[in-house]
Amino acid sequence: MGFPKDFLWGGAVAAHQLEGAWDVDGRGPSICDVLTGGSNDSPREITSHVIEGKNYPNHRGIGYYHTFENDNALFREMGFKCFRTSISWSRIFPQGDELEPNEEGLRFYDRLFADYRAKGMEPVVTLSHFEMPLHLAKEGGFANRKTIECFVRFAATVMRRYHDSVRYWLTFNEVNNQTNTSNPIFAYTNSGLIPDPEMSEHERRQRMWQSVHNEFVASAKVVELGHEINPDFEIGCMLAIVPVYPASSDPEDVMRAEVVMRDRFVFGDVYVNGEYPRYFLKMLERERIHIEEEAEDRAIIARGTVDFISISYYMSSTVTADESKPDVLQSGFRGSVRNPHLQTTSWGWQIDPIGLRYSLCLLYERYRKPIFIVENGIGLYEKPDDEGYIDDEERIEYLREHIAQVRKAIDEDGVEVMGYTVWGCIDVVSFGTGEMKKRYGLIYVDEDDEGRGSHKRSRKKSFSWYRRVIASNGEDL
Ligand code: P53
Repeated sequence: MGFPKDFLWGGAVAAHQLEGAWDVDGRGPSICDVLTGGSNDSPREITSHVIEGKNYPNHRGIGYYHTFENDNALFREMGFKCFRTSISWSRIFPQGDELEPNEEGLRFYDRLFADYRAKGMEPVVTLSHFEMPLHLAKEGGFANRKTIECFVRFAATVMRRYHDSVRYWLTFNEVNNQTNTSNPIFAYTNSGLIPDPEMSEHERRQRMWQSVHNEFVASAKVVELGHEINPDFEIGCMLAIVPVYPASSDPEDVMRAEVVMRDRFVFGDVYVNGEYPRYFLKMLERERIHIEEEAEDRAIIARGTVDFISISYYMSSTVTADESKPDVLQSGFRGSVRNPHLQTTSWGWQIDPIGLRYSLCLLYERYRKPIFIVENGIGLYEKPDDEGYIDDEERIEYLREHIAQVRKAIDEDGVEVMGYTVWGCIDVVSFGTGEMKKRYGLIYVDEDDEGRGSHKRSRKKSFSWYRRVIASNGEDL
Protein backbone atom coordinates (compact mmCIF):
# COMPACT_ATOMS: atom_id res chain seq x y z
CA MET A 1 0.00 0.00 0.00
CA GLY A 2 1.09 3.58 -0.58
CA PHE A 3 3.67 4.98 -2.92
CA PRO A 4 5.98 2.49 -4.65
CA LYS A 5 9.52 2.29 -3.22
CA ASP A 6 11.15 3.75 -6.32
CA PHE A 7 8.63 6.61 -6.65
CA LEU A 8 10.25 9.64 -8.28
CA TRP A 9 9.64 12.60 -5.95
CA GLY A 10 11.09 15.88 -7.08
CA GLY A 11 10.61 19.29 -8.60
CA ALA A 12 10.14 20.75 -12.08
CA VAL A 13 11.18 23.85 -13.98
CA ALA A 14 11.84 24.89 -17.58
CA ALA A 15 15.00 26.39 -19.04
CA HIS A 16 13.50 29.67 -20.25
CA GLN A 17 11.83 30.35 -16.91
CA LEU A 18 14.96 30.11 -14.77
CA GLU A 19 18.27 29.93 -16.63
CA GLY A 20 18.56 33.56 -17.75
CA ALA A 21 21.92 34.11 -19.52
CA TRP A 22 19.89 34.37 -22.71
CA ASP A 23 22.69 35.66 -24.91
CA VAL A 24 25.84 34.02 -23.56
CA ASP A 25 28.09 31.20 -24.81
CA GLY A 26 26.72 31.32 -28.32
CA ARG A 27 23.02 30.97 -27.46
CA GLY A 28 20.65 32.30 -30.11
CA PRO A 29 17.38 34.10 -29.32
CA SER A 30 14.45 31.81 -28.63
CA ILE A 31 10.75 32.57 -28.99
CA CYS A 32 10.53 33.26 -25.25
CA ASP A 33 13.10 36.03 -25.48
CA VAL A 34 10.65 38.30 -27.27
CA LEU A 35 7.82 37.78 -24.78
CA THR A 36 7.36 40.81 -22.54
CA GLY A 37 6.30 40.73 -18.91
CA GLY A 38 2.53 40.92 -18.37
CA SER A 39 0.01 40.35 -15.61
CA ASN A 40 -3.39 38.86 -15.00
CA ASP A 41 -5.15 41.62 -16.90
CA SER A 42 -2.49 42.67 -19.40
CA PRO A 43 -1.35 39.80 -21.61
CA ARG A 44 2.31 39.29 -22.47
CA GLU A 45 3.21 40.89 -25.77
CA ILE A 46 4.97 38.95 -28.53
CA THR A 47 7.41 41.38 -30.16
CA SER A 48 9.12 40.72 -33.49
CA HIS A 49 12.58 41.31 -32.01
CA VAL A 50 14.10 42.52 -28.75
CA ILE A 51 12.97 46.13 -28.37
CA GLU A 52 15.07 48.48 -26.26
CA GLY A 53 13.30 49.60 -23.08
CA LYS A 54 10.81 46.70 -22.88
CA ASN A 55 10.82 44.23 -20.01
CA TYR A 56 11.77 40.70 -21.09
CA PRO A 57 11.80 38.60 -17.89
CA ASN A 58 13.06 35.42 -19.59
CA HIS A 59 16.36 37.15 -20.36
CA ARG A 60 17.01 36.99 -16.64
CA GLY A 61 15.02 34.05 -15.29
CA ILE A 62 16.45 33.61 -11.81
CA GLY A 63 20.03 33.42 -13.06
CA TYR A 64 20.18 29.62 -12.64
CA TYR A 65 22.73 29.34 -15.45
CA HIS A 66 25.28 30.65 -12.96
CA THR A 67 23.76 29.50 -9.66
CA PHE A 68 22.73 25.93 -10.41
CA GLU A 69 25.23 24.27 -8.10
CA ASN A 70 23.96 26.11 -5.04
CA ASP A 71 20.31 25.82 -6.07
CA ASN A 72 20.70 22.11 -6.70
CA ALA A 73 22.20 21.72 -3.23
CA LEU A 74 18.89 23.03 -1.85
CA PHE A 75 16.95 20.51 -3.93
CA ARG A 76 19.17 17.76 -2.61
CA GLU A 77 18.51 18.99 0.92
CA MET A 78 14.79 18.42 0.28
CA GLY A 79 15.68 14.89 -0.76
CA PHE A 80 14.62 15.10 -4.40
CA LYS A 81 14.94 11.77 -6.20
CA CYS A 82 14.59 13.44 -9.59
CA PHE A 83 14.69 16.83 -11.18
CA ARG A 84 12.79 17.93 -14.26
CA THR A 85 14.13 20.67 -16.48
CA SER A 86 14.35 21.36 -20.21
CA ILE A 87 17.14 21.95 -22.68
CA SER A 88 17.11 25.35 -24.29
CA TRP A 89 17.08 24.44 -28.00
CA SER A 90 18.77 27.68 -29.07
CA ARG A 91 21.77 27.03 -26.81
CA ILE A 92 22.46 23.94 -28.92
CA PHE A 93 21.31 25.19 -32.33
CA PRO A 94 21.26 29.00 -32.07
CA GLN A 95 19.32 29.52 -35.31
CA GLY A 96 17.77 26.07 -35.41
CA ASP A 97 18.76 25.08 -38.92
CA GLU A 98 22.53 24.68 -38.50
CA LEU A 99 23.99 21.26 -39.23
CA GLU A 100 26.50 21.40 -36.36
CA PRO A 101 25.65 22.08 -32.71
CA ASN A 102 27.10 24.81 -30.52
CA GLU A 103 29.66 23.02 -28.34
CA GLU A 104 29.48 25.61 -25.55
CA GLY A 105 25.77 25.02 -25.17
CA LEU A 106 26.30 21.28 -24.96
CA ARG A 107 28.99 21.78 -22.34
CA PHE A 108 26.60 23.67 -20.08
CA TYR A 109 24.21 20.70 -19.98
CA ASP A 110 27.14 18.29 -19.48
CA ARG A 111 27.85 20.15 -16.26
CA LEU A 112 24.22 20.57 -15.27
CA PHE A 113 23.24 16.91 -15.72
CA ALA A 114 26.43 15.75 -14.02
CA ASP A 115 25.56 17.96 -11.06
CA TYR A 116 22.08 16.40 -10.70
CA ARG A 117 23.64 12.95 -10.77
CA ALA A 118 26.34 13.93 -8.27
CA LYS A 119 23.57 15.12 -5.96
CA GLY A 120 21.57 11.92 -6.34
CA MET A 121 18.82 13.30 -8.59
CA GLU A 122 17.67 11.54 -11.75
CA PRO A 123 17.31 14.15 -14.52
CA VAL A 124 13.97 14.24 -16.35
CA VAL A 125 14.45 16.29 -19.49
CA THR A 126 11.92 18.05 -21.71
CA LEU A 127 13.20 18.55 -25.24
CA SER A 128 10.99 21.51 -26.03
CA HIS A 129 9.39 23.36 -23.16
CA PHE A 130 7.80 26.28 -25.03
CA GLU A 131 11.09 26.91 -26.80
CA MET A 132 12.28 27.07 -30.34
CA PRO A 133 14.99 29.24 -31.90
CA LEU A 134 13.28 32.49 -32.92
CA HIS A 135 14.66 32.13 -36.44
CA LEU A 136 12.65 28.93 -36.97
CA ALA A 137 9.47 30.65 -35.78
CA LYS A 138 10.07 33.37 -38.34
CA GLU A 139 10.23 30.65 -40.99
CA GLY A 140 6.81 29.35 -39.98
CA GLY A 141 7.53 27.34 -36.83
CA PHE A 142 6.08 23.85 -36.84
CA ALA A 143 3.69 24.74 -39.66
CA ASN A 144 6.82 24.53 -41.81
CA ARG A 145 7.74 20.91 -42.46
CA LYS A 146 11.44 21.75 -42.36
CA THR A 147 11.15 22.26 -38.60
CA ILE A 148 10.61 18.49 -38.13
CA GLU A 149 14.10 17.84 -39.43
CA CYS A 150 15.61 20.60 -37.26
CA PHE A 151 13.89 19.27 -34.17
CA VAL A 152 14.95 15.70 -34.85
CA ARG A 153 18.55 16.83 -35.37
CA PHE A 154 18.45 18.73 -32.09
CA ALA A 155 16.91 15.77 -30.22
CA ALA A 156 19.35 13.27 -31.74
CA THR A 157 22.28 15.50 -30.78
CA VAL A 158 21.31 15.80 -27.13
CA MET A 159 20.13 12.20 -26.77
CA ARG A 160 23.49 10.97 -28.06
CA ARG A 161 25.47 13.41 -25.97
CA TYR A 162 23.61 12.63 -22.73
CA HIS A 163 22.83 8.98 -23.43
CA ASP A 164 24.36 7.83 -20.16
CA SER A 165 23.35 10.74 -17.92
CA VAL A 166 19.67 11.16 -18.85
CA ARG A 167 17.20 8.30 -18.97
CA TYR A 168 13.79 10.05 -18.87
CA TRP A 169 12.86 12.26 -21.83
CA LEU A 170 9.71 14.23 -22.65
CA THR A 171 9.07 15.52 -26.16
CA PHE A 172 6.84 18.66 -26.29
CA ASN A 173 5.66 20.31 -23.10
CA GLU A 174 1.86 20.61 -22.78
CA VAL A 175 1.53 20.07 -26.51
CA ASN A 176 -2.27 20.39 -26.29
CA ASN A 177 -2.27 24.00 -24.97
CA GLN A 178 -2.45 25.25 -28.53
CA THR A 179 -6.04 24.10 -28.96
CA ASN A 180 -6.82 27.06 -26.67
CA THR A 181 -7.29 29.89 -29.16
CA SER A 182 -8.33 32.51 -26.57
CA ASN A 183 -4.74 33.76 -26.31
CA PRO A 184 -2.22 33.57 -29.20
CA ILE A 185 0.57 32.82 -26.73
CA PHE A 186 -0.34 29.11 -26.76
CA ALA A 187 0.12 28.51 -30.52
CA TYR A 188 3.22 30.67 -30.33
CA THR A 189 4.90 28.80 -27.49
CA ASN A 190 3.80 25.30 -28.53
CA SER A 191 4.51 25.59 -32.24
CA GLY A 192 6.31 28.86 -32.91
CA LEU A 193 3.28 30.27 -34.72
CA ILE A 194 3.56 34.05 -34.85
CA PRO A 195 0.12 35.63 -34.49
CA ASP A 196 -1.24 37.15 -37.67
CA PRO A 197 -4.21 39.46 -37.05
CA GLU A 198 -5.27 39.08 -40.68
CA MET A 199 -5.92 35.37 -40.29
CA SER A 200 -9.47 34.05 -39.96
CA GLU A 201 -10.31 31.59 -37.20
CA HIS A 202 -10.45 28.87 -39.85
CA GLU A 203 -6.96 29.71 -41.11
CA ARG A 204 -5.68 29.76 -37.56
CA ARG A 205 -7.08 26.32 -36.87
CA GLN A 206 -5.80 25.01 -40.18
CA ARG A 207 -2.29 26.25 -39.33
CA MET A 208 -2.45 24.94 -35.78
CA TRP A 209 -3.55 21.40 -36.73
CA GLN A 210 -0.94 21.27 -39.48
CA SER A 211 1.69 22.10 -36.87
CA VAL A 212 0.29 19.47 -34.55
CA HIS A 213 0.58 16.85 -37.29
CA ASN A 214 4.19 17.85 -37.88
CA GLU A 215 4.83 17.60 -34.14
CA PHE A 216 3.32 14.10 -34.06
CA VAL A 217 5.71 13.05 -36.81
CA ALA A 218 8.67 14.78 -35.12
CA SER A 219 7.90 13.24 -31.76
CA ALA A 220 7.42 9.74 -33.20
CA LYS A 221 10.74 9.99 -35.03
CA VAL A 222 12.44 11.04 -31.82
CA VAL A 223 10.91 8.18 -29.83
CA GLU A 224 12.14 5.67 -32.39
CA LEU A 225 15.57 7.21 -32.66
CA GLY A 226 15.90 7.56 -28.88
CA HIS A 227 15.29 3.85 -28.42
CA GLU A 228 18.02 3.13 -30.95
CA ILE A 229 20.45 5.42 -29.15
CA ASN A 230 19.75 3.79 -25.83
CA PRO A 231 17.17 1.01 -25.41
CA ASP A 232 16.90 1.94 -21.72
CA PHE A 233 15.53 5.39 -22.47
CA GLU A 234 12.02 6.05 -21.21
CA ILE A 235 10.41 8.54 -23.56
CA GLY A 236 7.08 10.15 -22.82
CA CYS A 237 4.64 12.71 -24.12
CA MET A 238 3.56 15.64 -21.97
CA LEU A 239 -0.07 16.73 -21.75
CA ALA A 240 -1.68 19.60 -19.85
CA ILE A 241 -4.56 17.86 -18.16
CA VAL A 242 -7.47 20.08 -17.23
CA PRO A 243 -10.43 17.69 -16.95
CA VAL A 244 -13.71 19.16 -18.17
CA TYR A 245 -16.88 18.45 -16.18
CA PRO A 246 -20.43 18.96 -17.39
CA ALA A 247 -22.06 21.91 -15.59
CA SER A 248 -25.18 19.81 -14.91
CA SER A 249 -26.68 16.38 -15.47
CA ASP A 250 -28.38 17.73 -18.61
CA PRO A 251 -27.26 15.26 -21.31
CA GLU A 252 -26.46 18.22 -23.55
CA ASP A 253 -23.89 19.40 -21.01
CA VAL A 254 -22.52 15.88 -20.57
CA MET A 255 -22.04 15.49 -24.31
CA ARG A 256 -20.45 18.91 -24.56
CA ALA A 257 -17.89 17.96 -21.92
CA GLU A 258 -17.10 14.77 -23.86
CA VAL A 259 -16.49 16.75 -27.03
CA VAL A 260 -14.32 19.39 -25.33
CA MET A 261 -12.18 16.64 -23.78
CA ARG A 262 -11.25 15.48 -27.29
CA ASP A 263 -9.00 18.52 -27.64
CA ARG A 264 -6.89 16.93 -24.92
CA PHE A 265 -7.39 13.25 -25.70
CA VAL A 266 -6.49 13.46 -29.37
CA PHE A 267 -2.88 14.03 -28.32
CA GLY A 268 -2.75 11.03 -26.01
CA ASP A 269 -4.64 8.93 -28.54
CA VAL A 270 -2.06 9.57 -31.25
CA TYR A 271 0.99 9.35 -28.98
CA VAL A 272 -0.12 6.14 -27.32
CA ASN A 273 -2.14 4.34 -29.99
CA GLY A 274 -0.11 5.60 -32.93
CA GLU A 275 -3.09 6.58 -35.05
CA TYR A 276 -5.56 9.39 -35.51
CA PRO A 277 -8.83 8.72 -33.72
CA ARG A 278 -11.96 8.74 -35.87
CA TYR A 279 -13.62 11.66 -34.04
CA PHE A 280 -10.60 13.76 -35.00
CA LEU A 281 -10.73 12.85 -38.68
CA LYS A 282 -14.44 13.66 -38.67
CA MET A 283 -13.73 17.06 -37.14
CA LEU A 284 -11.16 17.85 -39.84
CA GLU A 285 -13.66 16.88 -42.50
CA ARG A 286 -16.45 18.93 -40.95
CA GLU A 287 -14.28 22.01 -40.55
CA ARG A 288 -12.67 21.53 -43.99
CA ILE A 289 -9.20 21.43 -42.50
CA HIS A 290 -6.69 19.83 -44.78
CA ILE A 291 -3.44 18.47 -43.40
CA GLU A 292 -0.48 18.11 -45.75
CA GLU A 293 1.10 14.73 -45.10
CA GLU A 294 3.87 12.72 -46.64
CA ALA A 295 3.33 9.11 -47.59
CA GLU A 296 5.29 7.66 -44.70
CA ASP A 297 3.88 9.91 -41.95
CA ARG A 298 1.20 7.55 -40.69
CA ALA A 299 3.68 4.66 -40.49
CA ILE A 300 6.14 6.81 -38.56
CA ILE A 301 3.40 7.83 -36.12
CA ALA A 302 2.39 4.20 -35.70
CA ARG A 303 5.94 3.11 -34.87
CA GLY A 304 6.99 5.91 -32.53
CA THR A 305 4.57 5.42 -29.65
CA VAL A 306 5.52 6.60 -26.18
CA ASP A 307 6.66 4.57 -23.16
CA PHE A 308 4.73 6.62 -20.63
CA ILE A 309 2.50 9.66 -20.28
CA SER A 310 3.50 12.71 -18.35
CA ILE A 311 1.04 15.36 -17.29
CA SER A 312 0.69 18.73 -15.66
CA TYR A 313 -2.29 19.20 -13.40
CA TYR A 314 -3.35 22.46 -11.78
CA MET A 315 -7.14 22.72 -12.05
CA SER A 316 -10.37 21.49 -13.59
CA SER A 317 -12.90 23.21 -15.85
CA THR A 318 -16.64 23.04 -16.29
CA VAL A 319 -18.68 23.41 -19.45
CA THR A 320 -22.30 24.11 -20.34
CA ALA A 321 -24.04 23.60 -23.66
CA ASP A 322 -26.12 26.70 -22.95
CA GLU A 323 -24.08 29.26 -24.83
CA SER A 324 -26.09 32.22 -23.64
CA LYS A 325 -23.88 31.99 -20.55
CA PRO A 326 -20.55 33.75 -21.09
CA ASP A 327 -17.10 32.24 -20.56
CA VAL A 328 -16.10 33.14 -17.05
CA LEU A 329 -12.64 31.63 -16.90
CA GLN A 330 -9.75 31.84 -19.32
CA SER A 331 -10.27 28.23 -20.29
CA GLY A 332 -10.24 28.84 -23.99
CA PHE A 333 -13.34 26.95 -25.03
CA ARG A 334 -16.90 28.04 -25.55
CA GLY A 335 -19.34 27.55 -22.73
CA SER A 336 -16.81 27.38 -19.93
CA VAL A 337 -18.40 28.33 -16.61
CA ARG A 338 -17.38 28.62 -13.01
CA ASN A 339 -17.79 25.52 -10.85
CA PRO A 340 -19.70 26.59 -7.73
CA HIS A 341 -18.12 23.78 -5.68
CA LEU A 342 -14.55 24.99 -6.13
CA GLN A 343 -12.39 27.88 -4.90
CA THR A 344 -10.05 29.64 -7.29
CA THR A 345 -6.51 30.98 -6.92
CA SER A 346 -5.81 34.72 -7.32
CA TRP A 347 -5.27 33.97 -11.02
CA GLY A 348 -8.67 32.34 -11.41
CA TRP A 349 -7.48 28.71 -11.51
CA GLN A 350 -10.05 26.36 -9.93
CA ILE A 351 -8.50 24.29 -7.15
CA ASP A 352 -9.64 20.68 -7.40
CA PRO A 353 -7.57 17.89 -5.82
CA ILE A 354 -10.15 15.19 -6.62
CA GLY A 355 -9.86 16.29 -10.25
CA LEU A 356 -6.32 14.93 -10.19
CA ARG A 357 -7.44 11.47 -9.10
CA TYR A 358 -10.26 11.63 -11.63
CA SER A 359 -7.79 12.52 -14.39
CA LEU A 360 -5.40 9.73 -13.43
CA CYS A 361 -8.27 7.24 -13.67
CA LEU A 362 -9.43 8.58 -17.04
CA LEU A 363 -5.94 8.43 -18.51
CA TYR A 364 -4.95 5.09 -17.09
CA GLU A 365 -8.14 3.37 -18.14
CA ARG A 366 -7.84 4.82 -21.63
CA TYR A 367 -4.12 4.22 -22.19
CA ARG A 368 -2.82 1.59 -19.72
CA LYS A 369 0.50 3.41 -19.59
CA PRO A 370 2.39 4.54 -16.48
CA ILE A 371 1.74 8.19 -15.65
CA PHE A 372 4.31 10.67 -14.41
CA ILE A 373 2.88 13.82 -12.78
CA VAL A 374 5.54 16.28 -13.83
CA GLU A 375 3.78 19.49 -12.76
CA ASN A 376 1.44 20.37 -9.94
CA GLY A 377 1.50 23.42 -7.71
CA ILE A 378 -0.06 26.73 -6.83
CA GLY A 379 0.88 30.29 -7.76
CA LEU A 380 0.61 32.70 -4.81
CA TYR A 381 1.45 36.30 -3.96
CA GLU A 382 4.06 36.12 -1.21
CA LYS A 383 6.02 38.51 0.97
CA PRO A 384 8.60 37.52 3.54
CA ASP A 385 7.83 38.55 7.16
CA ASP A 386 10.21 40.67 9.27
CA GLU A 387 12.52 37.70 9.77
CA GLY A 388 12.53 37.06 6.04
CA TYR A 389 10.41 33.92 6.46
CA ILE A 390 7.50 32.80 4.26
CA ASP A 391 4.71 30.88 5.87
CA ASP A 392 3.11 29.30 2.81
CA GLU A 393 0.59 27.10 4.62
CA GLU A 394 -1.77 27.60 1.66
CA ARG A 395 0.73 25.89 -0.65
CA ILE A 396 1.28 23.06 1.81
CA GLU A 397 -2.45 22.50 1.93
CA TYR A 398 -2.73 22.50 -1.87
CA LEU A 399 0.12 20.02 -2.29
CA ARG A 400 -1.00 17.82 0.61
CA GLU A 401 -4.51 17.43 -0.78
CA HIS A 402 -3.28 16.69 -4.28
CA ILE A 403 -0.72 14.15 -3.13
CA ALA A 404 -3.38 12.47 -0.98
CA GLN A 405 -5.48 12.02 -4.13
CA VAL A 406 -2.52 10.57 -6.01
CA ARG A 407 -2.19 8.03 -3.23
CA LYS A 408 -5.85 7.10 -3.58
CA ALA A 409 -5.40 6.67 -7.31
CA ILE A 410 -2.55 4.27 -6.59
CA ASP A 411 -4.17 2.39 -3.68
CA GLU A 412 -7.81 2.28 -4.68
CA ASP A 413 -7.83 2.69 -8.45
CA GLY A 414 -4.69 0.75 -9.26
CA VAL A 415 -3.19 3.51 -11.38
CA GLU A 416 0.53 3.14 -12.10
CA VAL A 417 2.07 6.48 -11.11
CA MET A 418 5.82 6.83 -11.69
CA GLY A 419 6.51 10.03 -9.85
CA TYR A 420 5.47 13.49 -8.82
CA THR A 421 7.40 16.73 -9.33
CA VAL A 422 6.23 20.03 -7.84
CA TRP A 423 6.09 22.77 -10.45
CA GLY A 424 8.41 25.71 -9.90
CA CYS A 425 10.03 24.14 -6.83
CA ILE A 426 12.07 27.35 -6.73
CA ASP A 427 10.33 30.64 -7.68
CA VAL A 428 10.67 31.21 -11.43
CA VAL A 429 9.24 33.54 -14.07
CA SER A 430 5.60 32.64 -14.64
CA PHE A 431 4.92 31.32 -18.10
CA GLY A 432 1.44 32.73 -18.59
CA THR A 433 1.99 36.23 -17.22
CA GLY A 434 5.78 36.64 -17.15
CA GLU A 435 5.58 37.72 -13.53
CA MET A 436 7.95 36.83 -10.71
CA LYS A 437 5.25 37.63 -8.21
CA LYS A 438 3.20 34.60 -9.26
CA ARG A 439 5.27 32.28 -7.11
CA TYR A 440 5.19 28.47 -6.99
CA GLY A 441 8.42 27.80 -5.11
CA LEU A 442 9.27 25.94 -1.95
CA ILE A 443 12.31 28.22 -2.14
CA TYR A 444 11.83 31.98 -2.26
CA VAL A 445 13.89 34.05 -4.69
CA ASP A 446 14.26 37.72 -3.82
CA GLU A 447 13.59 39.16 -7.26
CA ASP A 448 10.71 41.29 -8.56
CA ASP A 449 8.99 41.54 -11.93
CA GLU A 450 11.66 43.92 -13.23
CA GLY A 451 14.51 41.72 -12.01
CA ARG A 452 15.36 43.89 -9.00
CA GLY A 453 16.34 42.34 -5.68
CA SER A 454 19.18 40.55 -3.91
CA HIS A 455 18.42 37.25 -5.71
CA LYS A 456 18.96 35.57 -2.38
CA ARG A 457 17.29 32.14 -1.96
CA SER A 458 15.42 31.24 1.24
CA ARG A 459 13.53 28.18 2.41
CA LYS A 460 9.76 28.63 2.76
CA LYS A 461 7.70 26.68 5.29
CA SER A 462 6.78 24.22 2.51
CA PHE A 463 10.48 23.34 2.09
CA SER A 464 10.71 21.36 5.33
CA TRP A 465 7.21 19.99 4.84
CA TYR A 466 8.10 18.54 1.42
CA ARG A 467 11.37 17.16 2.77
CA ARG A 468 9.34 15.20 5.33
CA VAL A 469 6.94 13.99 2.66
CA ILE A 470 9.78 12.63 0.57
CA ALA A 471 11.65 11.15 3.54
CA SER A 472 8.50 9.25 4.54
CA ASN A 473 7.75 8.27 0.91
CA GLY A 474 4.45 10.12 1.07
CA GLU A 475 3.29 8.65 4.40
CA ASP A 476 3.74 11.84 6.41
CA LEU A 477 1.56 14.44 4.69
P1 P53 B 1 2.04 29.87 -14.99
C1 P53 B 1 -2.28 26.69 -18.41
C2 P53 B 1 -2.87 25.57 -17.85
C3 P53 B 1 -2.07 24.60 -17.28
C4 P53 B 1 -0.68 24.72 -17.30
O1 P53 B 1 1.77 28.33 -15.27
C5 P53 B 1 -0.09 25.81 -17.90
C6 P53 B 1 -0.88 26.80 -18.43
C7 P53 B 1 -0.28 28.00 -19.02
O2 P53 B 1 -0.40 29.12 -18.18
O3 P53 B 1 1.28 25.94 -18.04
C8 P53 B 1 2.21 25.17 -17.28
O4 P53 B 1 3.51 30.04 -14.88
C9 P53 B 1 3.59 25.20 -17.95
C10 P53 B 1 4.65 25.90 -17.14
C11 P53 B 1 4.02 26.99 -16.34
C12 P53 B 1 3.06 26.34 -15.34
O5 P53 B 1 2.08 25.56 -16.00
O6 P53 B 1 1.42 30.56 -16.13
O7 P53 B 1 4.07 23.93 -18.33
O8 P53 B 1 5.70 26.33 -17.99
O9 P53 B 1 4.92 27.84 -15.67
C13 P53 B 1 2.36 27.35 -14.48
O10 P53 B 1 1.34 30.16 -13.70
